[in-house]
Amino acid sequence: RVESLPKGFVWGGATAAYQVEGNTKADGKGKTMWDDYLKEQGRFSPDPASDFYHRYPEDIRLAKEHGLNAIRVSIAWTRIFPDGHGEPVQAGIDYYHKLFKECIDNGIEPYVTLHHFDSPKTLFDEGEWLNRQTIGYFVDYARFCFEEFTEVTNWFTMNEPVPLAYSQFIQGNFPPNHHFDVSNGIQAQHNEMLAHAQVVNLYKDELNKSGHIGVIHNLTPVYPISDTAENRHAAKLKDAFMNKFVLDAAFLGYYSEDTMSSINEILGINEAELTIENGDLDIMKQAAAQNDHFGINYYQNEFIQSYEGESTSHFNGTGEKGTSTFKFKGVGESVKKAGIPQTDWDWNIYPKGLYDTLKRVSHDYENCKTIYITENGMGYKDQTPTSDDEIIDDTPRIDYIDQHMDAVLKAREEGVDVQGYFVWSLQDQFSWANGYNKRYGLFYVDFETQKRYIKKSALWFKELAATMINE
Ligand code: BGP
Repeated sequence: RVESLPKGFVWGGATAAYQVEGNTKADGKGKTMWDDYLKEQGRFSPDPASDFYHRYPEDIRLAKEHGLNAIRVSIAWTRIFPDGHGEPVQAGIDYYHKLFKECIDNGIEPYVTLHHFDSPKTLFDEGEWLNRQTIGYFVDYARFCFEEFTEVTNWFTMNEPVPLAYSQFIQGNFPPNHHFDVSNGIQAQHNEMLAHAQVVNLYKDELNKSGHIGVIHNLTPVYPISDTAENRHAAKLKDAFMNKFVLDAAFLGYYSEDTMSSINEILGINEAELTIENGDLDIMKQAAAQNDHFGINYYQNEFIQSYEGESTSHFNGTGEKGTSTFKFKGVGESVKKAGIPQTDWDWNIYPKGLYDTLKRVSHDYENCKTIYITENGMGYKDQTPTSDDEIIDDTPRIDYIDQHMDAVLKAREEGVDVQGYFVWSLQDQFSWANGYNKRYGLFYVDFETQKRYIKKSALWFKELAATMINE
């Protein structure tokens, strides 16, 4: 059990613009790839979300009062450039200056992501990351942000290239909802990593900035369900697709032979293709040694067994436990392991996976330096408060965070340079493919009234924060 925090530890809560801000039509904001899609789907609306656009002072105050010293936020590209490029919108610029000032004035360090799943609709319609023009526009947007928001010194380029591409093109639960479109699923990963590399090179070499920059990967360690040659091979293939491809891209600047042999095997079986253009790897190599920090989002591991049939899947986006299936042709089938608990959304609770991941990246990638856990947390159906000052009892979430923090601190003691932990999420927010019943926050949000309630996990957070200050 975690008893104290290391001195100077970054202890924060995470958010993403589209999941908290609401006000998606305010002040000249452009549409993202989600607006029309969610409307057509009719399941849930991104407005008002947690109304962070107006209520950020309250959320920052709560963060401060509960011992946090950092926050992860993202800039909505479409608040600055409604179409992804062109003339910047002053209201959007002003909003982020005010937000960053409020953070800094309250001793809450902002860690800012440039792209968190919210591509402009105009660029989405033209192919988004599959269209290389998007990369150019993204670099221009990044340049604008670096030059404008000089109060920010900790940057992340992209949030989770793999889950984005995977949800869009493999699992089919993000727009444009393709299922097992393996060519686009892998091509989008490469193009996003190329975009990341260009932005790192811009920040370090061209603008000579002294702040810190890096990428955020969601890492999902894959274990064979039992120790047979077939299952081990399935795990190796899935690991290449989920982790190794983008880790190589970020920290080697090329794809190792071992990685490519797995990727090519998956492409071959699925009659898919990946195009790496001349010059891509030069850009990526230049960036690989220049990442100042690395953000790891960790939620769960995967157990896999070999599978020879056609691809099929069911995504559990409702919290109906036990409904998800995932079978990937020529790669493997995701299976559950007896004795490993799961959330209502069928996500394994497996803290050892985080420990293994930390040891692995720091061992395998020399260029992977300072690490932050940029997301970790538990989706849970929190009880609805019945009185105004009720403290919401989210003990299972505390257990989850405690066990994962324990894994983080163990890896740290063994020499892995983890400098901080951001819980997903600061307050309850909108979940892309699950809506509003999958809550993660330290603070409960009544989405009707926007009233905030304290959860027990926030008090637990505060208690640990105090151990660091008194050390
Ligand atoms: C990560 C994303 C977040 C967040 C989180 C929880 O992949 O970076 O934006 O949503 O996962 O996922 P979900 O909301 O699907 O439960």
